[in-house]
Parts: sequence; C-alpha cells; structure tokens
Amino acid sequence: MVQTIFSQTSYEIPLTQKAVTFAKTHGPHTIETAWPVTQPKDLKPGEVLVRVVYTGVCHTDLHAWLGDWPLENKLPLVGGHEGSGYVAFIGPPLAGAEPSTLKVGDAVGIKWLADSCLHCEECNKGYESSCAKAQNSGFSIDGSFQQWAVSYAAHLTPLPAGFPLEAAAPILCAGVTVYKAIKEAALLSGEVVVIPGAGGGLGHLAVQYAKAMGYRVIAIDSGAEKEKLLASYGVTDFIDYMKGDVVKAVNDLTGGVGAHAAIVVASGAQAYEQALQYLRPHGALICVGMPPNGDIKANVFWTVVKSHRIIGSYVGNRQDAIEALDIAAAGKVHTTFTIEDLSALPSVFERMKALTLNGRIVLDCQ
Ligand code: 8ID
Ligand code: ZN
Repeated sequence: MVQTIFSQTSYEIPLTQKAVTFAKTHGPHTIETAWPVTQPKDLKPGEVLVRVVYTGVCHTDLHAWLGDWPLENKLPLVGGHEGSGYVAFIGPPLAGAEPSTLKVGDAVGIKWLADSCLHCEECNKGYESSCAKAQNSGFSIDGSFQQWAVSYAAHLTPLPAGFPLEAAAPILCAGVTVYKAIKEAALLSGEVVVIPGAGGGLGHLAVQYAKAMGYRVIAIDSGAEKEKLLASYGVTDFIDYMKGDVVKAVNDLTGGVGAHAAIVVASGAQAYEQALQYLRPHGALICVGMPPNGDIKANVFWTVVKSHRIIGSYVGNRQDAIEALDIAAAGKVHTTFTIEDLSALPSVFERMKALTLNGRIVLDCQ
C-alpha cells in the first residue's frame, strides 16, 4: 500500500474518522466510519493530536480484548499501541511546563506507555512504565487503531529522520520491549540467549537485537515458516517446541551447561517452566510474555543454589524507545511485517490466536 499522508505544516482535522472499537470484553468489533475526532480546541494541557498512518498489532491488544489480565481497560475501547504518524496539533503546555519541542508535521510514535507523571520515584529512576499515574495507549485511553489519536507530548517518541513509518510501528512496542528486556539480562558479549516465542512479533525483533548486541542466539518457536524467517536473520540454532524435548535441545546446543539468559516472549506459560531448567548458574529468566493466569514455578533450593535471576520486564522508557529505533534505523534490526487495512483487525486477531503469524501485521490507517 502506498503512503498518502505526509508531514505537513498544518492538517485539516475532520470531525469524524475510521476506527476499530469494541464495547464489551471479547464482544464484537465495530469498524467505525464516523468515530469522533478530538478537536484541537478540546485538547487538554500536555495532549497532542496525532495523525496515525500505521499501527502494529501486538498480542497485548488481543489479551486486552479477550480480558486475559487482572486489569480493567476503558470501554468502549479503541485498542492499539504501536502507532506511527505525524503530529497534527499540539495542545497547551502543562501548567508551569515549557512548551513542547514537538512541531506539527513531526514524525512520532505512540507506544504502550502513553503518559506518566515524570515526577515520582519510579519516573525519576527511569521506570516510567511503573508510574502509579501511567496511562496506557489502547488500554486506559484510546490507542492507535484509528486515524486521529490523542497522545501526550512528554511521551511521544520522535522517529529517526527518513525511517519508514510502517517499519517504525512494530519497534514502538515489540522493539523497545525486547531491547529493554535483553538489557535487563546484563550479559557479556558472546553469551548465550534463548528466545522462546522467537517467530512472533516480539521474538523476531528480539533475535536481531540480541545478535546486534553481540550475543549468541538460540531461537525457540514452531513450524517451518518461523524457522525460515529466523534463518533469514542468520539464526541457525532453532528448536521447534512442538517437537521433542526443548530442555535437552538447549543443553545439547550449549555443551550441556545451559544458557546465560532466556528472554521469554512466548504468550504461552509452558516456556517459563522450561527456561528454568536450561538456565546455567547466574542465568537470567527475563519475563516478557504474559499468558493469562501464568505462574512461574521456581524451586527455591535450585533458585538459590544456581543463583538464578528472575526478572519481570515491562516495555521500556522514553530513552529505550529512542535507542531501539536508532538501532533499527542504522539497519541492524529489520521489522518483518505485512501491511493490511485497519478494518482487517478482527481477522488479524483470529490468526494471532491460531499462532500462524510470522513477524508483525501492520495496519494501514490512511
Ligand atoms: O512489556 C511487556 N512485558 C510486553 C510488551 C509487549 C508484549 C509483553 N508483551 C507480551 C504480549 O502480551 C504477549 O503475551 O508478549 C507476548 C508476545 O507478544 P507478541 O510477540 O505480540 O505475540 P505473537 O506475535 O503472537 O508471538 C507469540 C509467539 O510465541 C510462540 C508462538 O508460536 C508465537 O510465535 N510460542 C508460544 I504461544 N508458546 C511457545 C513456547 N512454549 C512459543 N514459542 C516457544 N515456546
Ligand atoms: Zn505491545
């Protein structure tokens, strides 16, 4: 599909737009053609109106629609949190704050963390996603499955100059999340990272960031298509979790000693139990995938004796997003995606549930 919306110095803002919504958890989706657009005069301090051009579809959007998690989202909801587009209008600055450095026409990204207070201890330490006042795109506020989204000046991510918007979209959740998760493992160059869920949206980027950061990658997922996709990034160690003993396979590939880290991006629970069995002493289990009702069963004795580190990693902060995009813009990480129309969202969810997607689906919101 051809991009028809570009950077402009001003945008004609319509009263209504296309959007995909649902009013009830796991209820039907509605392809709206006259969903209201927040008008410039109605933007509150700190808010920005973004003309969304592309949006990725993350498994988190599916979890939200299915009601998989012990958190309540806004209803009715416009989901989506991997949006790329242009600043269309900038609301007034927050009381006492400098005006935003953003300009109308700037290429920006909408990520899961839409806003945070930037004053609390969590924000000051760079754990912005843990801020008690955090707002999440496509969950607590409407997200990127629409053409004109309200987001926040402080958290919109500037996109690298000339970086294609469709390639940027998946970096804004999948990319930043896995990049941050790999950093959390605190590894040394050449150490072994296992990535269960490697063929999905997060996973296909995780294997590339891990390689770009100097680690040896063992990918786990299922099926010839995903194996082929991963081979295209130079990943030669692939384990099909549907076939045979995953723990033995990792141990065989690591001379019997196991891996230095597992970055679990699988949306199923089984991958966590397996990871604890193939980690070597001081190995890190980085928890990223969020299966419904998932528990990690770690034996206390072996956790202590092996000094295993079990770490939850939740998206990334503003700087992580900038770094993740810069690495991709430098050509070290490529998003593999298929573009479909915004109205295809319900069908994308069906295919995501069936685990048949390779890489990411990016929806065209033009
Ligand atoms: O901040 C966070 N922690 C964060 C951010 C973004 C997404 C967490 N997530 C979560 C999502 O909510 C979801 O639970 O990460 C998970 C993966 O999201 P995704 O990459 O968007 O999902 P996907 O494209 O459907 O890929 C999932 C892959 O996991 C594989 C599947 O075959 C698929 O390719 N998989 C499964 I399910 N079980 C597996 C297993 N046992 C497995 N791969 C290996 N071993
Ligand atoms: Zn996401």
